[in-house]
Amino acid sequence: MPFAGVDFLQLDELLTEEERLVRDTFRRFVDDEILPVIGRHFREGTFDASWPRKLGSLGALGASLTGYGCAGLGPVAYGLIMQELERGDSGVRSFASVQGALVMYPIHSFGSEEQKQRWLPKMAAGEAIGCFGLTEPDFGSNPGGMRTTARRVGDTYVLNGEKRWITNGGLSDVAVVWAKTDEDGAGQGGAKSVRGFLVERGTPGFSTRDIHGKFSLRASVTSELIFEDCVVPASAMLPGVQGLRGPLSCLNQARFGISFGAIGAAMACYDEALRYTKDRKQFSRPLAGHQLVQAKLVDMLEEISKAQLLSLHLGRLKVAGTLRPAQISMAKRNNVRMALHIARNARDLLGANGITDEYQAGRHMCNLESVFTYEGTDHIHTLVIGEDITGIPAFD
Ligand code: TGC
Ligand code: FAD
Repeated sequence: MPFAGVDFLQLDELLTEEERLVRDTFRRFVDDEILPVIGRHFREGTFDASWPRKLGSLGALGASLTGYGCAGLGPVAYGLIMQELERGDSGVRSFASVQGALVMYPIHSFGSEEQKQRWLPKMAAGEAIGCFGLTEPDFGSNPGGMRTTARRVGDTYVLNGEKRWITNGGLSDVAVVWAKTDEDGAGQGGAKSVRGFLVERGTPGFSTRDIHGKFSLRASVTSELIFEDCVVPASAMLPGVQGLRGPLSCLNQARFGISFGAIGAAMACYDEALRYTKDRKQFSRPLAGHQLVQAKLVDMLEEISKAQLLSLHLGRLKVAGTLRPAQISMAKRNNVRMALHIARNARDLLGANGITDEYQAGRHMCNLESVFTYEGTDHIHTLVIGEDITGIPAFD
């Protein structure tokens, strides 16, 4: 049955015709192309190789960027794409988030014209895949401590280090890698010396290793990136940004999209729980006729509705150019918490059936554990907002 949406507050009226059209296009795509196969991919731990080009042909990749084959959509339309993709699976949304917000965005914003021409059209079409290497085995929440280095030698940089938990890593044609440089005036080895590099698959000294045994995001590829005296030309550096501001600016884009994406996962769980509880009877009436069950369904709907308003408002602030990172932190923190809570409650309402992959809630619940952790953990976003309102940083 096609998904009808969750719109208790008639928020559709606040969307433009283009935003609704884009949303409905991806709604159909998820119903037709993702939901029929996602259970198998999740069970088998595989990413469907046809997804990148399909997403590219619909304009989902780098959707809010302009030129170079990108769709040039507004932030709300972009967010609604993320919402629908994550209604299918967080892994599919992750693929698109990383490709668009974490790889195409920095190339678009900080890259040379040559880098843009080389990568953006192919990435927009899904013909080339990218990944974003910030996290390291010993530095997750605190990327400023990273150990990966890029040493300048003549007209080259020599990269050494390791990145871990990298979405799309094993699939990628190009990795955006953040490393500390040793050049004079560049902060010499501190967080201010961080620069971004485009490292192409096949570069000697660069290898990837996929991470297996995940409970979560099983339909997404997560990898290690290893650099052992990996030599790249100086022209592989992103010239337009220096310091942690580079990767953190990309995260602003991706976290904004995740705030919408989490709503999609929550909507899928709520919709499934509503249908199931109306259908199944216990104690001579449908589950949905019991007061405690109704209370849970109402809580879900209320939280989804508030999250929809929050993300929509952020989208409008983004258009106005006044959106601040701490506001994005609030939306990522609230909406992912909300979605995880709803997934757990939906799983409960499905009873024993909820622990099988015949239903969606358990898969979303497991996926959302990763979403809670990546792109800044719940704690980190709490502390970003805490610093914003008190003026006192809780970090070093
Ligand atoms: P701090 O000293 O505060 O700042 C360092 C420099 O960065 C600037 N800055 C920002 N710029 C843009 N946007 C932001 N949100 C920014 N926050 C800070 C800041 O102005 C400063 O610039 P400058 O020019 O003065 O040097 O940085 P800190 O080291 O204290 O760290 C702050 C903290 C903890 C919030 C930050 O490190 C953080 O966000 N940590 C979490 C790490 C994280 O989110 N990693 C995500 C990895 S990617 C991923 O998970 C992909 S998942 C796949 C998918 O998306 O689906
Ligand atoms: P840690 O930083 O070790 O945190 C562990 C716990 O300690 C958390 O609860 C955290 O909130 C808490 N903690 C840490 N510091 C503080 C503090 N100051 N105050 C209070 N509590 C604190 N990274 C990339 O660069 N690119 C990717 O594409 C990518 N994809 C990912 C895909 C998946 C499936 C997953 C799971 C992760 C991915 N990541 C990626 C990594 C992700 O961004 C990190 O896992 C995340 O930033 C947290 O880092 P960590 O796992 O090292 O946890």
